[in-house]
Amino acid sequence: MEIPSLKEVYKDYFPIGAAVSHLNIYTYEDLLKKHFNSLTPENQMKWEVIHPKPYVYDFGPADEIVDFAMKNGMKVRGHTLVWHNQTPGWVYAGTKDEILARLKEHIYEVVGHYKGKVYAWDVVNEALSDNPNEFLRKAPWYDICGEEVIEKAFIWANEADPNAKLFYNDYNLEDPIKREKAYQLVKRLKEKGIPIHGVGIQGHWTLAWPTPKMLEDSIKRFSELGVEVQITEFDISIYYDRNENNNFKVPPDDRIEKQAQLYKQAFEILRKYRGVVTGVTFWGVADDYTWLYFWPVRGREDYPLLFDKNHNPKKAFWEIVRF
Ligand code: 9MR
Repeated sequence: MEIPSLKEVYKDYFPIGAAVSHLNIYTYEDLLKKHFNSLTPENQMKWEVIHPKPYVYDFGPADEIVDFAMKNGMKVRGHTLVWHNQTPGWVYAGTKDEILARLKEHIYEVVGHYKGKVYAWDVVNEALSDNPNEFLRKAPWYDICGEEVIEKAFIWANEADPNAKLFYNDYNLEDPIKREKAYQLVKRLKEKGIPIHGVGIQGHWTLAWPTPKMLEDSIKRFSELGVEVQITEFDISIYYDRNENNNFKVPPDDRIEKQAQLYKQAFEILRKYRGVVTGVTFWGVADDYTWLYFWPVRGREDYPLLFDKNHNPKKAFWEIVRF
């Protein structure tokens, strides 16, 4: 059977993206060229990689990804400028003003380097707390600088590349409480005239959570703010619980089927909100490599993507290309 190109099937809806490393642009070259028209560096633009020491920038690995994308007519999403993970300790040394000055330099350097090539940035990643009684997460950025660091990051990213689309990105934004927090955060930013253009719903799902209906409710809610929505890190684990005590060496048929149905329902919603939904990126390409091999259970197999370990389309692939 002829395998359709995913990006072609979705060309009137939104770009189809994948998170990649500078190594797997080669191991996945054929799949990427056929099915994807957007790339996100999975780790290569994070602070500890791109700016490991004061005033020392290493653009090498991220440049490889961006060059590959440019050569193949793909978009690039930049990920990410402000995050509590993968940021070296020296970044938080000194006073609030010193920290903010350091962040400004970082944003000008990194966003400036990719000006005109990276079309959208995850400016701030995962700032919201998972604790219902707490707004921003407990982390040095927010403990020291408060919400100001978020405002400034968007302002500086906009100054460094006025044409880039700027996103607030977070996980579990399908959850009603966290959804409302993100809504309030973005609403405040918009009211203050801060340049923010979209909300990134990461989309790390299990078979049990969230429901497609929750995704739809979040897309609707964020669209009330007049911002775009993208799914920035989509994958659906074949476990029902993150800590499920199984390790499937072969994925059970019923789980692959359940996963396919979830992808199908999610994409029905994403197509319905075309125009508001301006991009869908998977957090990987095929099941032979996924961050879920390392988290939360190190060494546990998982099968969260559209292509199997042999790079063949799975049931989920067929469910989202036939509509
Ligand atoms: O997939 C990334 C993995 O390779 C890294 O080890 C990890 C480090 O924290 O980050 C992973 O990507 C995360 C992304 O940057 C932000 N959202 C959650 C992703 C999965 O943890």
